[in-house]
Amino acid sequence: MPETAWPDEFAERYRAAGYWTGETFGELLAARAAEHAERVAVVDGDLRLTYRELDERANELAAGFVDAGLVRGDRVVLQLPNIAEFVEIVFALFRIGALPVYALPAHRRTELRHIAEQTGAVAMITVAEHDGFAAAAAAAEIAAELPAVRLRMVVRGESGPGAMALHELRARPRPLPGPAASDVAFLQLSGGTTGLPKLIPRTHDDYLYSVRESARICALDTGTVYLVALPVAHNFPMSSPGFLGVLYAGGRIVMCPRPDPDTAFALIAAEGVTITGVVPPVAAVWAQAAPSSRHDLSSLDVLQVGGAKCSVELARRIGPALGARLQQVFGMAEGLVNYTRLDDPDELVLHTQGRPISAADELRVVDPADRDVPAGTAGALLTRGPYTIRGYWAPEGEAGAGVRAHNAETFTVDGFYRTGDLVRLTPDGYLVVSGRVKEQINRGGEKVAAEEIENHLLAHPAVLDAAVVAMPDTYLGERTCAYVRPVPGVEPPTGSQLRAFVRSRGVAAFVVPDRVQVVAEFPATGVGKVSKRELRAAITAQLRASAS
Ligand code: OOB
Repeated sequence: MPETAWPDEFAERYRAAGYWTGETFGELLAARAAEHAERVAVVDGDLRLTYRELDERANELAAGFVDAGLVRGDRVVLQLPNIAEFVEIVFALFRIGALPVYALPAHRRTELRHIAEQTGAVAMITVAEHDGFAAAAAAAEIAAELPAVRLRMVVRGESGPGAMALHELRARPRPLPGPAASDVAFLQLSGGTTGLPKLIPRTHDDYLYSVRESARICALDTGTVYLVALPVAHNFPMSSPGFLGVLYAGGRIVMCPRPDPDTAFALIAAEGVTITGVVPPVAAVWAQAAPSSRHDLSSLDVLQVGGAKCSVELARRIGPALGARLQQVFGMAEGLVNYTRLDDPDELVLHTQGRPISAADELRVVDPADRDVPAGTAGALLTRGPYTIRGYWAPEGEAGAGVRAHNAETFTVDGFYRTGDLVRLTPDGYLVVSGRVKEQINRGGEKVAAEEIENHLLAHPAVLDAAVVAMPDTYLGERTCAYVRPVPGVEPPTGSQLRAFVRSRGVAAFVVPDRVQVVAEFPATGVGKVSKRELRAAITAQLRASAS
C-alpha cells in the first residue's frame, strides 16, 4: 500500500459504513448506460452524446489506449478545454486504470513540463491549440526533453509529427481488465503553497463517495441539466456535484467554452440549464448582466458559488438578479467539501460557506500550536475523513523525498490535512471562512503559491530577493503583488520588465504578478524574516490612498 493510503482501520470503517462501495467510475458509466441508454448525457455545441454513445466511445478509446501501449497505473497528462472528449477520455482511462493528471487550460509549458516530470507521465493528451496557446507543440517539446513521455495524442486540430489524432486511436471495444475501486483513479492538482503545484491522489472509492453524496445534497436527478462553466478539470465542476455528479444521477451536462454572460446565458436558455457552479467574480458579472439579458434564464434553479469567498453583498444579489437559489460551496481538491443546503434559511446561505458533506468528516479548528480554539472562535481548519487525502502523491524513491517532507508538514501525525484556511464554526456546525494561514493567493478561485512566483522572479539576474503577497481587488477579491529588491550596483529592472520576464518563462497568466514594487529593503519580523504582514498592509494602504 502506498504511504498515502488510509490506515486499514479507517478503510474498514468507511467500507462498513457504506461510504466506500467498491464501485469504479468505469463501472458506474456502464451501469448508467444500461439504465439511461437513449438519454442525452453530454452536449457540446452541435454534438449530443447519449449515455449509450458515451459508454461506447469510452470503450473504443479504452481499447485504443491499450493498443497504443498504455497500462494500468500509467500517468497521462490531460490538458483540454471544456469539450465532450474530456469526458470520454477520462472514462476510457478510468476503465483501464491509467491515471489522468488534470492540467488546467491556463497552464503553459513550464507548469505542463513540471506536471509531466513529477508524475513520470508516459503520455500527454491536448488539443492542437486553445486560447492562442500551441498546446500540441508544447507537448512535443516537453516529450523531446522527457524520455518517459512516449505518447502524444491530439484531440482536435492538426496533430503534428509524432502525435496521434484521437479519432485514429479508437479501436473495436473488447473486455479489458479494470482497476480496483481502492486504486488511485486520477491525480488532481493542488493550488499549492510551495514551489509548484502538488499532486492529489483520489481513489475511485473515496471520490465516488463524495460524488454520490454531492448529487444527493444538490438534489440531482434525470431532469438535471448542468452547465460546465468553470474549467472541467477543476474539482468543483468535476465533482461538487459537477459533471460526475450529474452522470451519476442520469442528468445532462452542457459544455460551456467560456463563462462570459453572453456564452453562458445563451446555453442556459437553449439547453434549459437547471444548475451550475461558478467562482465569485463570474457570479458578480452574471448578476450584473442578467437583469438586462435577452436570454431566458428561468430554468436556472441553483447557482453554486465557490472556490473563493463569496461576500455577503454578492450573496444577496444572486437570488434577485438571476432568479435562482444560491448555494455556497467551500471545497478543496484534497477532499473536504462543504455546502449550504438547498432548504437552508437565508441566514445560513448568505452568511456561511456551508457544512461538510459527511457525518464522518472530522473537523478541528486550532491555534498555531494545534490546540483546539474555544467554540465559535476563528482558527486554522484541520480535517480528515472518507474522501480527504492522507498525503500528496510522491514518486517512489529519492525523487519523492521533497513531497514526503512536505507531507510531514501538511498532514498531522494522526492524518489530518492542514487546509491552511482560517474558519469559525457556527453553533449548528456551519463554517465561515475568515482568512488564510497558507502562503497562497486566491485570484478569484485561481490559486497560486507565493513561492512559485517568487522563484520565477529570483531567476532574473538583477533580482536579489522577492516576496509575493495578496493585495485586495474588487473584481477578483485578491491579486498578486510582488515586492522585489534589486541586486545592488546594477540598473534596477522596472515592474513591467519583471512581469514580461516571468511571462517569457512560459507560465500560466495567473503566475505573472499583477503588480511589482521595486524596493530597497523588506520590512522584517522580530526574528528577521520578511514581514509579509507588513507588505500586505503597505500595499493595501497604498491602493486605498490612490483610490481616494
Ligand atoms: C476549490 O478547490 P481548490 O483546491 O482549487 O482550492 C481550495 C481552497 C480552499 O482551501 C480555500 O482556501 C479556497 O480554495 N476556497 C474557498 C471557498 N472555496 C474554496 N475560500 C472561501 N470560500 C469558499 N467558498 O476551490 C473547490 C473544490 C471543490 C468545490 C469547490 C471549490
